[in-house]
Amino acid sequence: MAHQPFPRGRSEGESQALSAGEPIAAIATPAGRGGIGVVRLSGRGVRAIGAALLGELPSARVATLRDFRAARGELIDRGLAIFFPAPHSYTGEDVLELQAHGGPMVMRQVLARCVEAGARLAEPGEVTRRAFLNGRIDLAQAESVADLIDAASEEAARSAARSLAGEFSRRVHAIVAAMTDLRMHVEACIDFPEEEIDPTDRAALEVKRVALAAALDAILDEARQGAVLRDGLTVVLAGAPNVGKSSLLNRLAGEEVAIVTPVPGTTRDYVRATIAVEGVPIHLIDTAGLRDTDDPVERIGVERAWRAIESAGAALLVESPVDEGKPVGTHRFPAGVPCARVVNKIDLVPGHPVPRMQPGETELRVSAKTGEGIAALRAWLLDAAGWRPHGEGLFMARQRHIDALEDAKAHVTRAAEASQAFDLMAEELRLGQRALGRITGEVSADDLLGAIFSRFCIGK
Ligand SMILES: Nc1nc2c(ncn2[C@@H]2O[C@H](COP(=O)(O)OP(=O)(O)OP(=O)(O)O)[C@@H](O)[C@H]2O)c(=O)[nH]1
Ligand SMILES: [Mg+2]
Repeated sequence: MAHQPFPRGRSEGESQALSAGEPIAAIATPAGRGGIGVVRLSGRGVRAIGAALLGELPSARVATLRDFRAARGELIDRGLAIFFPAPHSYTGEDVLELQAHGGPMVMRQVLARCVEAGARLAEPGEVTRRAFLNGRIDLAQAESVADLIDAASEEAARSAARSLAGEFSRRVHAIVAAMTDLRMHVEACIDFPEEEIDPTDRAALEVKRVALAAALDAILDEARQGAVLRDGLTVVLAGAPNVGKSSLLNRLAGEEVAIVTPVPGTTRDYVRATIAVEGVPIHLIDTAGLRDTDDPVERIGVERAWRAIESAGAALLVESPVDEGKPVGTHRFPAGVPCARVVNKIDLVPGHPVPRMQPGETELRVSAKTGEGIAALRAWLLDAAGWRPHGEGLFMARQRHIDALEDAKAHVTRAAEASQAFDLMAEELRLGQRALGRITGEVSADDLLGAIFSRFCIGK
C-alpha cells in the first residue's frame, strides 16, 4: 500500500467539508496598527455570519469590496471580503476573510460583530488544527506553519517553507513505502523454512534493508541539521572579572548590548543576546565575572553565572593575559558540553605565548577590541551547535521528528538482527512504520495534538 502525501486528505472533488466545526473567528494579523487587518472565520454557519455582516456573501474566491456593518446597520469599516467555500480553503471548511483597516478598534469591532452573529473566538492554533483534521495538511506541515512564522533567520524560514510545502512529509512517506515493500517481501518468506528460500531472493531482501537503513540515516542527518537551525545553541560566556566577556558579547552581537567598563565586577546579572551565524541562532549569555566577593549583589550575580553555566549547551571560558583571576575549570559543566578557552585582549600583548592546551581542549585567541580571531570564534560556535556546511535541501525538524526517526531506525536495526526469524523481522518493520506515522500524524494522540497546536498564535 503506497501512502499518499496527505493520507487523511479528501479528494478535491468533494463538496462538503469532512467535519465542519462550529464557526470560529480570530484576528489573523498581529496586534497593533497596520494598513490592513484580517479577521478570519471558519466553520459551519460562516455563510450566515458573512451575510449578516456584509448584507450578501461575495462570490467564491473573488475579493469583493463590502461594507462591514454592525447589528443595527452602522458602518464599522469598508474593506475586502473573500469567501472560500469548503473544501477549497485553508481549513477545508467554509472560510471567510475580512480585510479591514488594521487599527485595533476596527479589528475589535469586526471580531465582536462576528461573535455577535454566531461565531466563537478561536483558540490558539485552532484554524491550523482544523486544516490538519480535515486532511488539508499533515502534522509535520502544520508544525512548519508555526516554524515559518517564528523563523528567526532566512535559512530557517526557507527550510520551514520546504517542510510546509510537504517535502519532509514526502521523504517520510517514501521511506514508509520502502518499509512496506520490505515487509511484504519478508512476510512472503514467513511460511517457508529457511533452506527453501532462494539465496538470490535472500540477497535482494538484504539489499532492500541496507537501502532502507541508509535512507533513514540520511533523513535523520538532515532533520538534525534542521533542528539546529530551529533551536540553535545556548552559549555561556564565563570567566574571571574584567577579562572582556561583555566586550566579546557586544562584538559578536555587533551592538552595545552589555555595559563595558574597566571596573572588575561590571556585569552582575545575565545579559542575553541572540545572534545568527549563517542562519543558526546562537543564544549568548554574558555572566558576572567569577570571583569570591563580599558584595551581596555581585555574589548573587556569581551564583547566577554558575547556574547559567550548569545549563548551557556550550561555553566560552574567557581569560586574558593581562588580567588577574584564575581560568574557569570545566568541572561544573555538564558532561559533554563543548567548551572553548578564549584568550582575549591579544591586541595588548602581541606574540604573547599561548598557554599550553590540554588534549581535546579548544583554544581561540581573540581581541574583542580589534575583532581579530572573531571569525574563528564564530566558526567554533557553528561547529559546537552541530552545524555542518551543506547544500540546499534542509527542512525544519523538531525533536519530536528526530525521536520518531531514531525510533524507526532502531526497529530497522532490530529487524536486521532478527534476519533469521522472518516473523520477528516483519513485526519490527511494522513498528518502524508506526514510528514514522507519528511524524505526519497518521498515528497521533490527542494530547500530542493539544501540545502542538496550543503553542500557535491565535488566528493561525
Ligand atoms: N585592549 C583590549 N581591551 C579589552 C578587550 N576586551 C575588553 N577590553 C577592556 O577590558 C575591560 C573590561 O571589559 P568587560 O567587557 O567589561 O569585561 P568583563 O569580563 O565583562 O568584566 P566583568 O563584567 O566585570 O566580569 C574594558 O575596559 C574593556 O574595554 C580587548 O580585546 N582588548
Ligand atoms: Mg561584563
